[in-house]
Amino acid sequence: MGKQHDRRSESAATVPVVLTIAGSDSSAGAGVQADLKTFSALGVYGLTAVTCVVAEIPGKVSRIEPVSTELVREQIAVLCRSFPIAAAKTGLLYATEIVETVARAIADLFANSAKRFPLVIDPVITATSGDRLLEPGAIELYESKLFPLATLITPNVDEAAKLLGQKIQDRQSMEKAARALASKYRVSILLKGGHLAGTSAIDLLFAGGKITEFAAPFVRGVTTHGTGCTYSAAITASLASGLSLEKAIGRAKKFVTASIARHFRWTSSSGENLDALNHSI
Ligand code: PXL
Repeated sequence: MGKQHDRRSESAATVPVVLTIAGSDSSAGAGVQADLKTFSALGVYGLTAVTCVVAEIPGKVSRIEPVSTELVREQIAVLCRSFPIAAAKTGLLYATEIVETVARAIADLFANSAKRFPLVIDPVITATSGDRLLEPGAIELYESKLFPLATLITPNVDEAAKLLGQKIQDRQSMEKAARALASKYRVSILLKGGHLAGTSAIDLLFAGGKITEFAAPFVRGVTTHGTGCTYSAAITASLASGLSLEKAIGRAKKFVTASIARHFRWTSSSGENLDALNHSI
């Protein structure tokens, strides 16, 4: 009995705790649902602060409503007051006031250096389906308030193109863009090239003046709704487990690629494919 008790308290003390501040996806392929499945698969304990609720199925966003800024702030405050958070990520923040609220909550926390943790920011602007998810004016607040708090920012090429106001069409312009973003925001950048759709999905990390490439075979014919959420959640989990940035990204890239390759597929009532990433390992 005594032994069992010891073992239980040891695992509670050593499992890393991570926080996702993101939206709820009713179809559970993206958002906090994808994040929690990823956290469980990678052996960390996930907490959530929900920023908005999205009614959607893969490929079609139907309606989004924000959670009040007071409730967003309170979720973050109660969690950060009590739990030993080892790393956090932000996903869909949806509204300008929510970006501001989240940035202020984290900045207040980080003012106490003992409370700092790695922060991964996935600057979600549009869904894979092309539906806009972030209010247009919110991007400036990301740049002025949230990016300065980040350990890593993980834009895809479309988001990077919006942030830089320039097109990114190939590997060479990706490299230029990753450098430009890192020098603009003075933070490490993981630029995800999956949407460029060659034979491999190439991502570039620009950190500490050095470019590192992460490549995996491009999986065709799957609706990859939620890959960005899953990828940044897997990086966050891995940083919480003590991996370096490069190792964390390498592990996360493998996890996302595998979750696409072994996706689930159903047929919707209108006869279309309904695909979902498979986060179970
Ligand atoms: O994949 C982007 C994304 C992020 N967060 C939420 C979403 C989506 C896409 O649909 O619903 C909550």
